[in-house]
Amino acid sequence: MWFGVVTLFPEMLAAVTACGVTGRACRNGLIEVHAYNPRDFARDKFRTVDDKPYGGGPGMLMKVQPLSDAIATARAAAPSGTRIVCLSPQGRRLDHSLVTEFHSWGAMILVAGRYEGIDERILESEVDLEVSVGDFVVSGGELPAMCIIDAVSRMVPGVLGNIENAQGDTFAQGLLHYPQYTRPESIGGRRVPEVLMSGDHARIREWRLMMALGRTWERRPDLLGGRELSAEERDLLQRYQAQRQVKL
Ligand code: 9D3
Repeated sequence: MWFGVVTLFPEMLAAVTACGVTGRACRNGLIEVHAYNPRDFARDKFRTVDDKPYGGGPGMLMKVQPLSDAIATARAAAPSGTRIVCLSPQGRRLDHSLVTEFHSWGAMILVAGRYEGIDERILESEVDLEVSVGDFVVSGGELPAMCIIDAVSRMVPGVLGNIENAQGDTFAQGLLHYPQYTRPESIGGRRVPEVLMSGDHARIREWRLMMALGRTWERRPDLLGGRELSAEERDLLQRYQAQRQVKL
């Protein structure tokens, strides 16, 4: 998977290129992350990368010429036909299905804005899709771009080990995770649920599925809305709900 990132802060990309699962994927050549910095394309002696908005108002926009030269350079380095995604609070909300689509592209250019944003004509002529990571404000598009790189990279065969397989991931299955416990057996008198100490793998599997269904029902009922439940799952969720009523 090939990623080009247009950013004024290429150093931020070290968080994905040097660390953890994505760092290993870079070193193994399973993913490539290339930065294109508009500042490298600025032509004045101050290397200006911001400009004033027509119509006035507070804040600055990305200066057009350095930005479009950086995008053109990324496009020239990318496989032909590579799509361009701009990170923006005005964009389509990122979810697992969009991550799957980006993975199917094989290559993408991510444009991370700073300041108050980007000239609308650049978005119209250069950008295929605007994407947001949620209804909260961050200081620029880099962290959202890195979320996409991380999430898409996890779908690339060989990036994950056997243990943390992409298919086993919560949102791939459409349920929240069951509660997890490690040593010690007791923390301040609160013990690990008995079933997990029993060694009965059928009961453990059932308990975990029940807890995953129950938590999803309590915390993210929207996720159950778009999901068919099997007879076993309906039964387990009803048991969870019945137990819950006893406790409340
Ligand atoms: C005057 C209002 N501006 C500042 C509060 C609007 C604004 C401009 C630029 C708000 C955020 C940003 C920078 N954010 C992004 O580039 C961004 C983002 C985000 O802030 N939240 C969620 N997803 C994304 S994707 C890119």
